[in-house]
Amino acid sequence: MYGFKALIFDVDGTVADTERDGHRPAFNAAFAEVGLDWHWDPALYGELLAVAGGKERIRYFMMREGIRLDPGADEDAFVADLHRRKTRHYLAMLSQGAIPLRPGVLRLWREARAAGIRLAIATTTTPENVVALLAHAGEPSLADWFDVIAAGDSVPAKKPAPDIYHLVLEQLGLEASDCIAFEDSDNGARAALDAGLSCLVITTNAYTAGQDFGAAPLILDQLGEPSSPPRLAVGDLAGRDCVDLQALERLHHQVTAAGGASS
Ligand code: XBP
Ligand code: MG
Repeated sequence: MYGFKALIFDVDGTVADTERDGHRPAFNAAFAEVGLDWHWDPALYGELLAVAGGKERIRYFMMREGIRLDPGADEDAFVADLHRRKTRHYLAMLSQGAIPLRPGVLRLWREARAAGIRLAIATTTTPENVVALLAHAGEPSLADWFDVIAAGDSVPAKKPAPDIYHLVLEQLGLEASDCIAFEDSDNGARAALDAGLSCLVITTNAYTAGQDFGAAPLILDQLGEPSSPPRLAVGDLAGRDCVDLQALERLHHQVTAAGGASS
């Protein structure tokens, strides 16, 4: 029996390393498709990741570069069309199995499922991207393992706003204190913490290592496997060699005892 009832996962950068080699080339393919000479190299994309949401990121880039459409042009339609094309390219990459899950993710999901711990997703990316990523992860009907998949435009404000986590908690019918959240970025950490999810695990990646994750009690470079333990930046694994349910039980107990987990 565990003190927590559900695990809530961010997707991009947490469940899979999708940004540099997934979303970014998909954006560039969309730009080329419509004859734009825009190109987002890995370094520039790292800067643009300060803004969550693909459509929002395109607007942010246009603002930064002082790019204006012809007077009378419908910018919403322009951005929406570019983003639809980008999503199509991204889905094509996923269907070729181009983006595997990060180490330890599927193991932890299997452990949770076997223990009756509920699973949920809180992501900024487009819903069909989540379903496609799970569909090509090598585990049949993986998307059915999740009680809630909340994504994209299903909330008015994107991370770092806490809206997507509030929506997940509401749909799970649980308190924040019953849950553990998993994120990779400063925007995501703020969204989870501002939703009261103090029991927060950060798995950093090349784009987010060194960001400010606030009061997140456990920060590592991956969830790890018994054969390849994670590198810890903050917190400990209670003697476990990877992030498993026992390590999470200890973490949740510590956070609850410290009065961190709030309803
Ligand atoms: C990260 C995001 C997403 C992706 C791109 O999402 O900010 O916008 O970068 O996906 P997460 P879309 O919350 O999972 O870390 O183009 O579909 O928005
Ligand atoms: Mg993320």
